[in-house]
Amino acid sequence: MRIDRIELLEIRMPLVHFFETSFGRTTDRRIVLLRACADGLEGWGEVTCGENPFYSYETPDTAWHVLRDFLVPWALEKPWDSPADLAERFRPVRGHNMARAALENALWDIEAQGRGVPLAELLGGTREEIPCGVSIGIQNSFEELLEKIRHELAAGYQRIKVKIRPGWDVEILERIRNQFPGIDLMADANSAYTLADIEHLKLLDRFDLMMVEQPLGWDDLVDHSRLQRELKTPICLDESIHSAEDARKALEIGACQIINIKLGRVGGHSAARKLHDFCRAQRVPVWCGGMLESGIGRAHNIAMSTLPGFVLPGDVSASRRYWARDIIDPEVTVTAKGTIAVPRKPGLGYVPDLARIEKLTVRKESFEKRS
Ligand code: OSB
Ligand code: MG
Repeated sequence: MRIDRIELLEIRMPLVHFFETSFGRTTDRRIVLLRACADGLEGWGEVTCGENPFYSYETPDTAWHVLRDFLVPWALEKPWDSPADLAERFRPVRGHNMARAALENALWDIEAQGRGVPLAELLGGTREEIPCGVSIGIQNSFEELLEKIRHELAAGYQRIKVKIRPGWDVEILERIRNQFPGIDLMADANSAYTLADIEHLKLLDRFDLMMVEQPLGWDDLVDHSRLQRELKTPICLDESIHSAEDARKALEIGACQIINIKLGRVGGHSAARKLHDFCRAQRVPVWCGGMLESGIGRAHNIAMSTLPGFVLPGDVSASRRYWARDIIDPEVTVTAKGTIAVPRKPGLGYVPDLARIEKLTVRKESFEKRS
Protein backbone atom coordinates (compact mmCIF):
# COMPACT_ATOMS: atom_id res chain seq x y z
CA MET A 1 0.00 0.00 0.00
CA ARG A 2 1.38 3.36 -1.08
CA ILE A 3 -0.37 6.35 0.47
CA ASP A 4 -0.54 9.26 -1.98
CA ARG A 5 -2.40 11.79 0.05
CA ILE A 6 -3.78 12.40 3.51
CA GLU A 7 -6.30 15.05 4.41
CA LEU A 8 -7.22 16.30 7.87
CA LEU A 9 -10.62 17.94 8.22
CA GLU A 10 -12.24 19.46 11.24
CA ILE A 11 -16.02 19.51 11.22
CA ARG A 12 -18.49 21.03 13.68
CA MET A 13 -21.69 19.20 14.49
CA PRO A 14 -24.30 20.13 17.11
CA LEU A 15 -25.65 17.21 19.15
CA VAL A 16 -29.45 16.81 19.06
CA HIS A 17 -29.37 16.69 22.87
CA PHE A 18 -26.60 17.68 25.28
CA PHE A 19 -24.53 14.82 26.70
CA GLU A 20 -23.42 15.20 30.31
CA THR A 21 -20.94 13.07 32.24
CA SER A 22 -19.26 13.56 35.60
CA PHE A 23 -16.61 15.64 33.79
CA GLY A 24 -18.94 18.03 31.99
CA ARG A 25 -21.60 18.74 29.39
CA THR A 26 -21.11 18.59 25.61
CA THR A 27 -23.52 20.36 23.25
CA ASP A 28 -21.46 20.87 20.08
CA ARG A 29 -18.87 18.52 18.73
CA ARG A 30 -15.56 19.38 17.07
CA ILE A 31 -14.56 16.28 15.14
CA VAL A 32 -11.31 15.71 13.25
CA LEU A 33 -11.73 13.37 10.30
CA LEU A 34 -8.92 11.87 8.29
CA ARG A 35 -9.16 10.90 4.63
CA ALA A 36 -6.38 8.80 3.12
CA CYS A 37 -5.89 8.01 -0.57
CA ALA A 38 -3.90 4.94 -1.56
CA ASP A 39 -3.94 2.52 -4.49
CA GLY A 40 -6.72 4.57 -6.09
CA LEU A 41 -8.96 4.04 -3.06
CA GLU A 42 -10.10 6.35 -0.32
CA GLY A 43 -10.36 5.44 3.37
CA TRP A 44 -11.74 7.34 6.34
CA GLY A 45 -10.92 7.55 10.03
CA GLU A 46 -12.09 9.70 12.93
CA VAL A 47 -10.25 11.15 15.91
CA THR A 48 -12.56 10.25 18.79
CA CYS A 49 -11.28 12.67 21.44
CA GLY A 50 -13.47 15.12 23.32
CA GLU A 51 -13.30 18.89 22.82
CA ASN A 52 -11.56 19.33 26.18
CA PRO A 53 -8.82 17.25 27.84
CA PHE A 54 -11.32 15.81 30.37
CA TYR A 55 -11.92 12.22 29.28
CA SER A 56 -8.26 11.96 28.29
CA TYR A 57 -5.54 14.49 27.50
CA GLU A 58 -6.21 14.42 23.76
CA THR A 59 -8.13 17.25 22.08
CA PRO A 60 -8.80 18.06 18.40
CA ASP A 61 -5.77 20.36 18.48
CA THR A 62 -3.33 17.89 20.06
CA ALA A 63 -4.45 15.28 17.53
CA TRP A 64 -4.03 17.71 14.63
CA HIS A 65 -0.50 18.55 15.84
CA VAL A 66 0.60 14.94 16.37
CA LEU A 67 -0.85 13.85 13.03
CA ARG A 68 0.48 16.79 10.99
CA ASP A 69 3.96 16.88 12.51
CA PHE A 70 4.66 13.19 13.14
CA LEU A 71 2.26 10.45 12.08
CA VAL A 72 1.22 11.77 8.67
CA PRO A 73 4.81 12.44 7.45
CA TRP A 74 5.87 8.96 8.60
CA ALA A 75 2.90 7.38 6.86
CA LEU A 76 3.71 9.17 3.57
CA GLU A 77 7.40 8.29 3.72
CA LYS A 78 7.28 4.80 2.17
CA PRO A 79 4.93 1.99 1.07
CA TRP A 80 3.37 -0.33 3.65
CA ASP A 81 2.55 -4.04 3.64
CA SER A 82 -0.39 -3.64 5.99
CA PRO A 83 -2.04 -1.14 8.34
CA ALA A 84 -0.59 -3.08 11.27
CA ASP A 85 2.97 -2.27 10.05
CA LEU A 86 2.11 1.36 10.17
CA ALA A 87 0.91 1.01 13.76
CA GLU A 88 4.31 -0.48 14.51
CA ARG A 89 6.03 2.51 12.90
CA PHE A 90 4.09 4.87 15.15
CA ARG A 91 5.50 3.23 18.25
CA PRO A 92 8.03 5.97 19.13
CA VAL A 93 5.14 8.33 19.85
CA ARG A 94 3.99 7.89 23.42
CA GLY A 95 0.26 8.04 23.87
CA HIS A 96 -1.90 10.11 21.49
CA ASN A 97 -3.77 6.93 20.69
CA MET A 98 -6.81 8.70 19.26
CA ALA A 99 -4.64 10.54 16.74
CA ARG A 100 -2.92 7.35 15.61
CA ALA A 101 -6.19 5.40 15.47
CA ALA A 102 -7.70 7.87 12.98
CA LEU A 103 -4.87 7.25 10.52
CA GLU A 104 -4.50 3.53 11.02
CA ASN A 105 -8.24 2.95 10.79
CA ALA A 106 -8.48 4.86 7.50
CA LEU A 107 -5.89 2.44 6.11
CA TRP A 108 -7.89 -0.55 7.34
CA ASP A 109 -10.84 0.85 5.41
CA ILE A 110 -8.67 1.06 2.27
CA GLU A 111 -7.22 -2.41 2.81
CA ALA A 112 -10.71 -3.91 3.10
CA GLN A 113 -11.90 -2.11 -0.04
CA GLY A 114 -8.80 -3.29 -1.90
CA ARG A 115 -9.57 -6.88 -0.99
CA GLY A 116 -13.24 -6.41 -1.75
CA VAL A 117 -14.36 -7.51 1.73
CA PRO A 118 -16.27 -5.80 4.53
CA LEU A 119 -13.92 -4.31 7.14
CA ALA A 120 -15.59 -6.54 9.76
CA GLU A 121 -14.51 -9.62 7.82
CA LEU A 122 -10.96 -8.35 7.32
CA LEU A 123 -10.65 -7.83 11.09
CA GLY A 124 -11.79 -11.40 11.76
CA GLY A 125 -15.33 -10.50 12.80
CA THR A 126 -17.94 -13.24 12.92
CA ARG A 127 -21.21 -11.48 13.78
CA GLU A 128 -23.80 -10.46 11.19
CA GLU A 129 -25.46 -8.16 13.65
CA ILE A 130 -24.23 -6.60 16.84
CA PRO A 131 -26.16 -6.11 20.10
CA CYS A 132 -26.70 -2.48 21.09
CA GLY A 133 -27.12 -0.58 24.31
CA VAL A 134 -27.38 3.13 24.98
CA SER A 135 -25.43 5.48 27.20
CA ILE A 136 -27.69 8.08 28.78
CA GLY A 137 -26.07 11.19 30.21
CA ILE A 138 -26.90 13.11 33.36
CA GLN A 139 -30.18 14.99 32.83
CA ASN A 140 -31.69 18.15 34.26
CA SER A 141 -34.23 16.11 36.21
CA PHE A 142 -35.03 12.54 37.13
CA GLU A 143 -38.27 12.76 35.11
CA GLU A 144 -36.29 13.54 31.96
CA LEU A 145 -33.99 10.61 32.64
CA LEU A 146 -36.95 8.26 33.09
CA GLU A 147 -38.50 9.50 29.89
CA LYS A 148 -35.25 8.88 28.01
CA ILE A 149 -34.97 5.35 29.42
CA ARG A 150 -38.57 4.60 28.47
CA HIS A 151 -37.92 5.91 24.96
CA GLU A 152 -34.77 3.82 24.40
CA LEU A 153 -36.34 0.64 25.77
CA ALA A 154 -39.28 1.15 23.42
CA ALA A 155 -36.80 1.53 20.54
CA GLY A 156 -35.50 -1.96 21.42
CA TYR A 157 -32.08 -1.24 22.97
CA GLN A 158 -30.84 -4.22 24.96
CA ARG A 159 -29.27 -2.46 27.90
CA ILE A 160 -29.31 0.91 29.55
CA LYS A 161 -26.21 2.64 30.85
CA VAL A 162 -26.63 5.74 32.94
CA LYS A 163 -23.94 8.20 33.87
CA ILE A 164 -23.46 8.70 37.60
CA ARG A 165 -21.60 11.13 39.86
CA PRO A 166 -21.86 12.02 43.56
CA GLY A 167 -25.39 13.39 44.01
CA TRP A 168 -26.72 11.60 40.90
CA ASP A 169 -26.17 7.97 41.77
CA VAL A 170 -27.81 5.83 44.47
CA GLU A 171 -31.08 7.72 44.45
CA ILE A 172 -31.52 7.69 40.69
CA LEU A 173 -30.55 4.02 40.44
CA GLU A 174 -33.07 3.21 43.15
CA ARG A 175 -35.80 5.02 41.26
CA ILE A 176 -34.83 3.43 37.93
CA ARG A 177 -34.96 -0.02 39.52
CA ASN A 178 -38.39 0.70 40.98
CA GLN A 179 -39.70 1.58 37.55
CA PHE A 180 -37.83 -1.05 35.53
CA PRO A 181 -37.06 -4.00 37.84
CA GLY A 182 -35.91 -6.41 35.13
CA ILE A 183 -33.84 -4.39 32.65
CA ASP A 184 -30.15 -4.87 31.97
CA LEU A 185 -28.74 -1.81 33.71
CA MET A 186 -25.27 -0.44 34.36
CA ALA A 187 -23.66 2.79 35.55
CA ASP A 188 -20.62 4.75 34.34
CA ALA A 189 -18.90 7.12 36.79
CA ASN A 190 -16.09 8.40 34.55
CA SER A 191 -13.74 8.54 37.55
CA ALA A 192 -16.01 10.60 39.79
CA TYR A 193 -15.12 8.78 43.04
CA THR A 194 -12.15 7.87 45.20
CA LEU A 195 -11.48 5.09 47.69
CA ALA A 196 -12.78 7.45 50.39
CA ASP A 197 -16.24 6.77 48.88
CA ILE A 198 -15.98 3.01 49.34
CA GLU A 199 -18.92 2.70 51.77
CA HIS A 200 -21.06 4.78 49.44
CA LEU A 201 -20.02 2.74 46.38
CA LYS A 202 -20.99 -0.46 48.20
CA LEU A 203 -24.59 0.77 48.08
CA LEU A 204 -24.49 0.10 44.31
CA ASP A 205 -24.56 -3.63 45.08
CA ARG A 206 -28.30 -3.32 45.81
CA PHE A 207 -29.25 -2.62 42.24
CA ASP A 208 -28.19 -5.77 40.42
CA LEU A 209 -26.09 -3.78 37.94
CA MET A 210 -24.36 -5.63 35.12
CA MET A 211 -21.27 -3.59 36.04
CA VAL A 212 -20.05 -0.23 37.25
CA GLU A 213 -17.72 1.46 34.78
CA GLN A 214 -14.57 3.36 35.83
CA PRO A 215 -15.62 4.42 39.33
CA LEU A 216 -12.12 5.56 40.40
CA GLY A 217 -9.15 7.46 38.93
CA TRP A 218 -8.79 7.68 35.15
CA ASP A 219 -5.19 6.41 35.39
CA ASP A 220 -5.64 4.01 38.29
CA LEU A 221 -5.53 0.21 38.52
CA VAL A 222 -4.48 -0.36 42.12
CA ASP A 223 -7.38 1.36 43.88
CA HIS A 224 -9.84 -0.34 41.55
CA SER A 225 -8.48 -3.68 42.67
CA ARG A 226 -9.02 -2.63 46.30
CA LEU A 227 -12.56 -1.58 45.46
CA GLN A 228 -13.36 -4.72 43.46
CA ARG A 229 -12.50 -6.85 46.52
CA GLU A 230 -15.18 -4.97 48.47
CA LEU A 231 -17.80 -4.83 45.73
CA LYS A 232 -20.09 -7.58 44.42
CA THR A 233 -20.89 -5.55 41.30
CA PRO A 234 -18.33 -6.26 38.57
CA ILE A 235 -16.05 -3.32 37.77
CA CYS A 236 -15.56 -2.51 34.09
CA LEU A 237 -12.56 -0.39 33.17
CA ASP A 238 -12.67 2.21 30.41
CA GLU A 239 -10.26 5.18 30.87
CA SER A 240 -7.51 3.09 32.54
CA ILE A 241 -7.00 0.56 29.73
CA HIS A 242 -4.88 1.63 26.73
CA SER A 243 -3.48 -1.71 25.59
CA ALA A 244 -3.49 -5.47 26.05
CA GLU A 245 -0.62 -4.93 28.50
CA ASP A 246 -2.77 -2.67 30.66
CA ALA A 247 -5.47 -5.35 30.62
CA ARG A 248 -2.99 -8.01 31.69
CA LYS A 249 -1.92 -5.89 34.65
CA ALA A 250 -5.50 -5.00 35.58
CA LEU A 251 -6.58 -8.65 35.56
CA GLU A 252 -3.47 -9.79 37.39
CA ILE A 253 -4.38 -7.61 40.37
CA GLY A 254 -8.15 -8.05 40.07
CA ALA A 255 -8.89 -4.43 39.14
CA CYS A 256 -11.86 -5.34 36.92
CA GLN A 257 -13.92 -8.21 35.49
CA ILE A 258 -15.05 -6.60 32.25
CA ILE A 259 -13.34 -4.27 29.77
CA ASN A 260 -14.80 -1.56 27.55
CA ILE A 261 -12.77 -1.35 24.32
CA LYS A 262 -12.65 1.98 22.52
CA LEU A 263 -10.79 2.06 19.24
CA GLY A 264 -9.43 5.55 19.79
CA ARG A 265 -8.35 4.99 23.38
CA VAL A 266 -6.27 1.94 22.44
CA GLY A 267 -4.86 3.37 19.18
CA GLY A 268 -6.75 1.66 16.35
CA HIS A 269 -7.88 -1.68 15.02
CA SER A 270 -4.56 -3.54 15.48
CA ALA A 271 -4.27 -2.67 19.15
CA ALA A 272 -8.00 -3.20 19.73
CA ARG A 273 -7.76 -6.68 18.26
CA LYS A 274 -4.78 -7.54 20.47
CA LEU A 275 -6.69 -6.38 23.53
CA HIS A 276 -9.77 -8.31 22.40
CA ASP A 277 -7.77 -11.49 21.78
CA PHE A 278 -6.13 -11.26 25.18
CA CYS A 279 -9.43 -10.75 26.99
CA ARG A 280 -11.05 -13.59 25.06
CA ALA A 281 -8.26 -15.97 26.00
CA GLN A 282 -8.77 -14.94 29.63
CA ARG A 283 -12.56 -15.32 29.27
CA VAL A 284 -13.07 -11.68 30.16
CA PRO A 285 -16.12 -10.19 28.42
CA VAL A 286 -15.58 -7.02 26.40
CA TRP A 287 -17.89 -4.53 24.74
CA CYS A 288 -17.46 -1.56 22.44
CA GLY A 289 -17.51 1.88 24.04
CA GLY A 290 -18.53 5.08 22.28
CA MET A 291 -17.22 8.65 22.11
CA LEU A 292 -20.20 10.46 20.56
CA GLU A 293 -18.78 9.61 17.15
CA SER A 294 -19.93 10.80 13.77
CA GLY A 295 -20.90 8.11 11.30
CA ILE A 296 -17.27 7.44 10.35
CA GLY A 297 -16.21 6.49 13.87
CA ARG A 298 -19.52 4.70 14.39
CA ALA A 299 -18.91 2.54 11.29
CA HIS A 300 -15.46 1.57 12.58
CA ASN A 301 -17.03 0.66 15.95
CA ILE A 302 -19.56 -1.57 14.22
CA ALA A 303 -16.84 -3.44 12.34
CA MET A 304 -14.82 -3.99 15.53
CA SER A 305 -17.88 -5.15 17.47
CA THR A 306 -18.22 -8.17 15.17
CA LEU A 307 -15.20 -9.84 16.80
CA PRO A 308 -16.33 -12.88 18.79
CA GLY A 309 -15.27 -11.60 22.22
CA PHE A 310 -17.69 -8.66 22.07
CA VAL A 311 -20.32 -10.60 23.98
CA LEU A 312 -22.03 -7.70 25.75
CA PRO A 313 -24.12 -4.93 24.13
CA GLY A 314 -21.95 -1.90 23.38
CA ASP A 315 -22.50 1.87 23.37
CA VAL A 316 -22.89 1.82 19.59
CA SER A 317 -26.31 3.19 18.75
CA ALA A 318 -28.27 4.85 15.95
CA SER A 319 -27.02 8.02 14.25
CA ARG A 320 -30.29 9.79 15.03
CA ARG A 321 -29.68 9.64 18.77
CA TYR A 322 -26.83 12.12 18.20
CA TRP A 323 -27.25 13.90 14.89
CA ALA A 324 -30.07 15.61 13.03
CA ARG A 325 -28.25 14.31 9.98
CA ASP A 326 -25.17 12.10 10.05
CA ILE A 327 -22.28 12.34 7.56
CA ILE A 328 -22.65 8.83 6.17
CA ASP A 329 -25.09 7.21 3.81
CA PRO A 330 -27.03 5.25 4.93
CA GLU A 331 -27.13 6.46 8.53
CA VAL A 332 -26.67 3.88 11.29
CA THR A 333 -30.04 2.42 12.25
CA VAL A 334 -31.03 -0.03 14.95
CA THR A 335 -33.53 -2.88 14.55
CA ALA A 336 -36.54 -3.35 16.82
CA LYS A 337 -34.61 -6.04 18.71
CA GLY A 338 -31.79 -3.63 19.49
CA THR A 339 -29.20 -4.72 16.96
CA ILE A 340 -27.28 -3.15 14.10
CA ALA A 341 -27.04 -5.21 10.92
CA VAL A 342 -23.38 -5.27 9.87
CA PRO A 343 -22.99 -3.93 6.32
CA ARG A 344 -21.85 -6.46 3.71
CA LYS A 345 -20.26 -3.99 1.29
CA PRO A 346 -16.45 -3.73 1.02
CA GLY A 347 -14.68 -1.45 3.50
CA LEU A 348 -16.63 0.49 6.09
CA GLY A 349 -19.86 -0.24 4.24
CA TYR A 350 -21.23 3.25 4.79
CA VAL A 351 -20.45 5.99 2.26
CA PRO A 352 -19.20 9.35 3.57
CA ASP A 353 -21.51 12.14 2.42
CA LEU A 354 -18.86 14.40 0.87
CA ALA A 355 -21.16 17.37 0.23
CA ARG A 356 -22.36 17.31 3.82
CA ILE A 357 -18.82 16.94 5.18
CA GLU A 358 -17.68 19.88 3.06
CA LYS A 359 -20.48 22.03 4.45
CA LEU A 360 -19.52 21.21 8.04
CA THR A 361 -15.77 21.67 7.53
CA VAL A 362 -14.12 24.57 9.36
CA ARG A 363 -10.47 23.63 8.83
CA LYS A 364 -8.65 21.46 6.32
CA GLU A 365 -5.05 20.57 5.53
CA SER A 366 -3.70 18.21 2.86
CA PHE A 367 -0.44 16.33 2.73
CA GLU A 368 1.01 14.67 -0.37
CA LYS A 369 3.62 11.98 -0.65
CA ARG A 370 7.08 13.28 -1.54
CA SER A 371 7.25 12.49 -5.31
O1 OSB B 1 -17.17 7.02 29.27
O2 OSB B 1 -18.13 5.87 27.79
C1 OSB B 1 -17.75 6.97 28.21
C2 OSB B 1 -19.04 9.70 25.86
C3 OSB B 1 -17.98 10.58 25.90
C4 OSB B 1 -16.90 10.29 26.69
C5 OSB B 1 -16.86 9.14 27.46
C6 OSB B 1 -17.92 8.24 27.41
C7 OSB B 1 -19.05 8.55 26.63
C8 OSB B 1 -20.22 7.73 26.57
C9 OSB B 1 -21.07 7.87 25.34
O3 OSB B 1 -20.61 7.03 27.47
C10 OSB B 1 -21.05 6.68 24.48
C11 OSB B 1 -21.70 6.98 23.17
O4 OSB B 1 -21.00 7.40 22.23
O5 OSB B 1 -22.90 6.77 23.06
MG1 MG C 1 -16.97 5.10 30.07
